[in-house]
Parts: sequence; C-alpha cells; structure tokens
Amino acid sequence: MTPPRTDVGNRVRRALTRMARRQALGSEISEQTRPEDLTRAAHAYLGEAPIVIASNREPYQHVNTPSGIEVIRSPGGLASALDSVARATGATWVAQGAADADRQVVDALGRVRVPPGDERYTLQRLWLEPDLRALEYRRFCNGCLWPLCHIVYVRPHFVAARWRAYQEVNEQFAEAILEALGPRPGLVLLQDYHLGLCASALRARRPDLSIVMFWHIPWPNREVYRTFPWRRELLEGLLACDLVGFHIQYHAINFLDTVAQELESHIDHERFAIRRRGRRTFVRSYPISPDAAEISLAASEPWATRAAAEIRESLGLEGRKVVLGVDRLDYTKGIPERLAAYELLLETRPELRGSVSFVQIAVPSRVDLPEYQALSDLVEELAARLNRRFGEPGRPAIHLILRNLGFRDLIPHYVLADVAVVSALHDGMNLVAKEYVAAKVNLDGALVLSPFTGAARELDQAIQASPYDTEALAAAIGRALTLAPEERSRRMKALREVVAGQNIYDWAIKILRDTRRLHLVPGTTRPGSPR
Ligand code: ADQ
Repeated sequence: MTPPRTDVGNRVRRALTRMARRQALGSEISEQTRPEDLTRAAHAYLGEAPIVIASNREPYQHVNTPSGIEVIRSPGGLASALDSVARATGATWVAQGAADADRQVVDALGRVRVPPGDERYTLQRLWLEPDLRALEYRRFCNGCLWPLCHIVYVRPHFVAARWRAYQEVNEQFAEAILEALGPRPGLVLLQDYHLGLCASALRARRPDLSIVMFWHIPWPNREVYRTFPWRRELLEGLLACDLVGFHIQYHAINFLDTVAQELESHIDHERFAIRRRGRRTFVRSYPISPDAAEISLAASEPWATRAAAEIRESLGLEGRKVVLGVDRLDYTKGIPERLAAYELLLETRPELRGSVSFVQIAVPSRVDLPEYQALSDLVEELAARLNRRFGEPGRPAIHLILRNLGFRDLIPHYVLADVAVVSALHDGMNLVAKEYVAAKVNLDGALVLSPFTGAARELDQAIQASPYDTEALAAAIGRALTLAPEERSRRMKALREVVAGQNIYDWAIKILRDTRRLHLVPGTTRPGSPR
C-alpha cells in the first residue's frame, strides 16, 4: 500500500531535519578546541618543563573482582575533567592510592601507566597509612573545609587533631610531588582543597617551581571564613602558589577579600594579585567544562539511542516524560530539595501523575561521615514516600539508583531525559549541568538549574530556580516539562553554544597561557618579584 502523501511528507521532513542536525553537530564539533590543541599549547608555553598534577583522589582505581583486577574511573567532577588534561599533556599525576588492588599493579616507585589500554600518562600513587591519620585527614577535608566553603548551613567540625593530620598529609604530598618531578624546574598543578598547604612545603624546598592551585569548590565570604581557627595558616599555604584559580570571579573576589581581612598584605586590585613578604600570587577565574565533543559524539551514536530505549523499557518509562538527577550523594547537591519540589509538583498538578517519572542517580559518597549517612537515609525515605503516594504497580514515580555509572551507562540516561534538574545549594561549577547539555544533540531537553552553581553564570538559558524555594522549583520543573518544542530547542541550542565554546581543553590552555603571560614559566625569573 502506498503511504498517504502527508506521511511521506513528514518522513522526508524528519529525514531532512536529522541530516541538518548531523551537519550542525559536525561543524559544532569541528570548531571545538581539541586535545591536540592542548598538547601543542603545553609545548609552546612550557617547552620541555615537566607537569605534575596532584590531587587527593586518583583518576583510576584498581579493584579486585571475582573475575580479576578491574579498573574503574573515579567518580566526581575533578577526576573526570583532569583526566582529559593529563592525557593531552602527558603529565604525571600524583594521588592517593586507596582501592584494594592499587598496590598490585604499580612498580617499585608506586607508578602505573593509565588509562588502561590507551596508556597516555603516569599515575604515581602515594600511600597514606590507612590508620587514624588518613582518616582524620579525610574528616578534616570533608567535615571541615567542605562545609566551610559551601555555605549550606551544615556546621563545619573544627578539630585540632584533624588539622594536624591535614598538615602532615600535605607534607607527604609535597614529598611525593618532588619525587615525581625530579631535579628539573617544572609546573605543579595542585587540585582542590585537600592540598591547601602543599605549596608552602614545596616552595620551602624548591623555590624554582611554578605552582598553580585550582580550587574546585566555592570560596566563602569573609564572615564565614572568619570562624575557621586555622584561617591564616591556610591562606599562607595558598599564597605560596604563583596562581590560584577559581571557577568564577565571585569566588576570586571572596578570596581577595579574606586575605585583606586576615593578613597584612598588599592587594593589587588592578592586576588581581596579592603581594606578601616579597612574593606575588595572582588570582584568576577559569570556568571548568567537560569534553563536550566526546559527550556529544557518544550521545549521537546508535548504541546510545539503543541503550536509552533499553533503559526506558526496563524501568517502565514508555509513554512517560523523564526528569533526571545525577549527583554524588552530597548535601550540597540539593537532592532532598529536588524531591520535595517534585512531590509538590505531583500534588498540585494531578494531570502530570502517571505521565512523568523521575530517575535519580546518586553515587554514595563519604559514607564515614554522619551527615552523609543521614542524607542517604533521608533521600531513600523521600523516594519511598513519593512512590507510596504517586507510584503505580510496576511504574514507580521515582527510580532511585544508588551507584556509580560508567560513561557508557551514564550517557544514555542524559539522552533519554526530557528534563535534567541540577538543584545544588552551592556548587563551584557543576559539571552534570554541562554534560547534560552536551548530550542533548537533538535539542530535545530542558535544564532546570540552581542559581547557586558556578554553571548558572554561563548557562543563562537554563530555567533557573532556587532550591530553597520549593514552590519555585516545582514550578520550574513543571515549566521545563511543558515547554513548547520551539522554545525548548531555542534554549538548548543557546546552551550548547556556551558548552561547545569553552571546554576542558580551553580551561587548561587558559591556565597554561597565563603561566606564560604572568611570567610564571618554570625555571624563569619573574620581573620584579624574587622567586
Ligand atoms: P563534584 O562535587 O563531584 O565536583 P560535579 O561538577 O557535578 O560535582 O561533577 C560530578 C561528576 O561526577 C560528573 O562528571 C558526573 O558525570 C559524575 N557523576 C555524578 N554522579 C554519578 C554517578 N552516579 N555515576 C557516574 N558518574 C557520576 C567538584 C565541585 C564542582 C566542580 C567539579 C569540577 O564540587 O563544583 O564542578 O569539582 O571542578
């Protein structure tokens, strides 16, 4: 039977739209900064100087399984973003070895080449004694600095023994970094709040090093920072760096402000720099982003579409719109607030019941701290209540998936989600928001975004709503679900332009370019400032 004319017309139109989208995606991707550009930039700006990246958490973990040793990518934004940088620059990455098979795969110096099967760089593991000291260090980082910097009304624990553990572990990191560097002048890229004192330990032994710290979380305002008993020591540690980077200018300004309050120093507002005891530290903002092209390409592959259809079927999502949340299970991410808003939405708009499902993927995190256990219990309780109130047999109102997903499992979730909700109470950047946008190659999704994320500064075409205002957040999710297709595509297109225009390679290139512009290249002397 010949299909009616209108059917043929529709099919032709759909085929033409698909072709146009593929072409648009091709040119969007070809315009993005690539790993090779970063490789070239590192060479141009630093010559042969070695680069050492240091972070508390390792990018890959080796774990024992019944079928042998397996390698898994560590969850969390820092590890995924910096892995792309390490691959492109061939840097050595110093991090704590913590998984149960980590020792089995390294050489005598604690080194192993990664990523598995495509070895591009060296991971040098550092072994912290798994006793009280390592535990206390972790508790200081996650129970003190984390809540101190994220202003979310969770009180930081100030415990002197934990501070001492932090000092000691920072010394150990400095030792391991020096070992990884060898005698040549090099660039050290310290990552995050776990390593706040490392620069002073390095500087004391190797004044010739160039040291950059990237602080991945917010920097608090000076009133909050004033409560921190070791506030001066931490600032001294950071001022031993040549350059301190934050995601957004607001955090950089807070940092300058706290230094002005706490230490005798000269704040150079013109150059955005701090001079103290003859040293100068520059402060800059560098908004981080994922490798958008990698995500877009994966999302446009047939396997991703197939996997999305399989997830729909296995979770009973057919014929329903899907709202997605993806987070570490952390109280800063606003997960209970999001679930409360979803509950209010179903309560106040009964026509949505049975036509919407929520999928919340949350990887358990920092389970040794009571605040995190309480959060986990609360989220499970809220999900159970939602399902009791609004679920149908075989079709729950919310699926709570409490595990870490690999890249190939995560992408199809982004692909199938009609709406993603990022409702962090406070967040340095938030990569999930940008990953979702990067995966929406067909422009068929809407992003609800908290204004308290760094990402909200750039993603102004998202539907923004405060997680503290349940009604506003519920209304925003409702609006995102019912946006007219033209508006949804227009907003997503604008968001994609932002994410494509500034990726992880641009982020790293800007930092390296600044080491050159600000005369911080390893082994060179800065004009007007003793090294
Ligand atoms: P995080 O607090 O970890 O990062 P975020 O930036 O959102 O937060 O990154 C989370 C990363 O983990 C994303 O790449 C996401 O895909 C992944 N992820 C989350 N849940 C997952 C799950 N269940 N399974 C698999 N993967 C999952 C910190 C700061 C942020 C900052 C980043 C980078 O807190 O503000 O954006 O560092 O600087």
